[in-house]
Amino acid sequence: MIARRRMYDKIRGGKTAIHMKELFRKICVLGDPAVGKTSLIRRYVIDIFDDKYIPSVGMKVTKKLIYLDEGSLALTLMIWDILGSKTRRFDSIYYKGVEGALIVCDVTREKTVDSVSNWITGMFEITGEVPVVFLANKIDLEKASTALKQQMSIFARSFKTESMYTSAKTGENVEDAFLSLAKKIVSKREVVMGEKNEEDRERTRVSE
Ligand code: G3D
Ligand code: MG
Repeated sequence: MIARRRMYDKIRGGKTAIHMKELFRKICVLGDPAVGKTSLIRRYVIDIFDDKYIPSVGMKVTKKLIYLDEGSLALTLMIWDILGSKTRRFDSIYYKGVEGALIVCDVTREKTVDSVSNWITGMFEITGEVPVVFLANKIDLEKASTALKQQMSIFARSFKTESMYTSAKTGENVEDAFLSLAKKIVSKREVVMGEKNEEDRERTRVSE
């Protein structure tokens, strides 16, 4: 299975066939209002080729295509953002099908760090345990305090993941944060081999 996902060349009649796996994954960005969720997404998604506003529930979905496994895996991240304040009523719509999340707090506002566990608990109730990465955003404004650093490493240890310090303003660590989450989602999928997602497709490109 893993080998099948790797890029390989077949020499057949002078043509090279490259098998490329395509995956689509829904992720979300969580955190208190004004921590920088929308700004992080905007910073990351340079090429917005499709974005869709769902006015009735105040959500925006943005796509980002990335290549992993030395180019053999084309992963489209469907990044869900909540516009305005989230209410519990939207939880099931928003979280349904989510396979990973960035959990964001703001280095300048301690209160936003305290809410991190609530965001995770609320999401896991619907999604089950999915990969997460913790972000302390707005690092351009203020150095992370020792207390914040300790808290971030506790989060990371508890969920066997990473915590990162980002700035949507300067772009610091933004790409790495999304990439790190993407890799965790993909490697989790390899662990549960045999579980076939309907949206997964395999395509063959043939080049001379
Ligand atoms: P949200 O989507 O989590 O609610 P937004 O947050 O992305 O709307 O950002 C809230 C405010 O924080 C915005 O300022 C935005 O410009 C600012 N912001 C977001 N990320 C950063 C960052 O990394 N550094 C700095 N300095 N500011 C950031 P306004 O003034 O528009 O409300
Ligand atoms: Mg927002």
